[in-house]
Amino acid sequence: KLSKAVIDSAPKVELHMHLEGSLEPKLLFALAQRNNVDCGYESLEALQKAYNFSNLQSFLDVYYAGANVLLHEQDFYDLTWAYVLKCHAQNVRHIEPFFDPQTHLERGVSFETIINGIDRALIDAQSQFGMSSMLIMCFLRHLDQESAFTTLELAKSHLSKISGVGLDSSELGNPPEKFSEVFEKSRELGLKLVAHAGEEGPASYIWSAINDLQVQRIDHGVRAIEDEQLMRHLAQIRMPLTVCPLSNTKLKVFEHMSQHNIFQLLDKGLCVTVNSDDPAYFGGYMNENFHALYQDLAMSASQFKQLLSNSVEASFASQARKLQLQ
Ligand code: ES4
Ligand code: ZN
Repeated sequence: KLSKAVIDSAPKVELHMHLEGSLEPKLLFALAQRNNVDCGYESLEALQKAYNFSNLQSFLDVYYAGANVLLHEQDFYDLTWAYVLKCHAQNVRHIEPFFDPQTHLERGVSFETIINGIDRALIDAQSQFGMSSMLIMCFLRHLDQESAFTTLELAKSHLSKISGVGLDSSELGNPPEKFSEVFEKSRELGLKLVAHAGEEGPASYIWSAINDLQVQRIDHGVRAIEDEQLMRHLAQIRMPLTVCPLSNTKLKVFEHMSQHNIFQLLDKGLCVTVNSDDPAYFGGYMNENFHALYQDLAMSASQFKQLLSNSVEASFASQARKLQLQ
């Protein structure tokens, strides 16, 4: 029988988490002080009061402001290491975190500074905890494809540290097809492909991510529910959806957790997974997301087991590693 204790102790995999979104207020303030950057907030309380979002854009404004305190390699290490410690405490054994290089390049931070800090923390995670990882570099979709190409060019000398590329930021008005060429180039470089689609955007954006970008996973994808044919297709090809329950309620994709459609999607045979998205901003990490499903949607033991096994199936880990994770 399922309980919070069973949820907490189960081995887990996380496939949709933005490192910049794991910046906890306490570390944000410490880095602001260390780097002499004005973080724009008087106190921890003032900061947390700003975490009152009405949609994706109102969140992104706060999220990009918070990232301003990240300047040096050690900052990116500390950010990533804090997330690794959380994962270790919650028995998360394999992670595929996102980072947004353009957010930092714009402020004069070099690609090397960003990637070396993150990579060193992921290496330490492997050696200290046996935690495996695959790092995913996201392109910001509110910027143009030219900027994405420049970013990909910078990444070329670090491909041993990067497993894949993704697409995030403001979805509405920035459909996947805007990035067809840079995804094609990424695929030629041997990178895995994922994209946010169907979070705030319509089901047609999910079709576009599949057909125009040839992604191997859809991030969010909850609006697939509006297109029966799409749902049948996603189920048939076992296209994974990396669903983020607490994110979706914080950003008002669903008014309340009791209205979330995750188990409808699972019942339709889709490869649905559970993830935290931006855990410092949305009220929790992996365990808290599962707790919410247990409390508000009466998640059963068999549903929980299916969600965990879907995450292993959907991961980019090697076949040998997947066997260890199952
Ligand atoms: C994001 Cl929830 C979400 N959606 C799109 N882009 C993002 N970047 C960070 N969190
Ligand atoms: Zn996301």
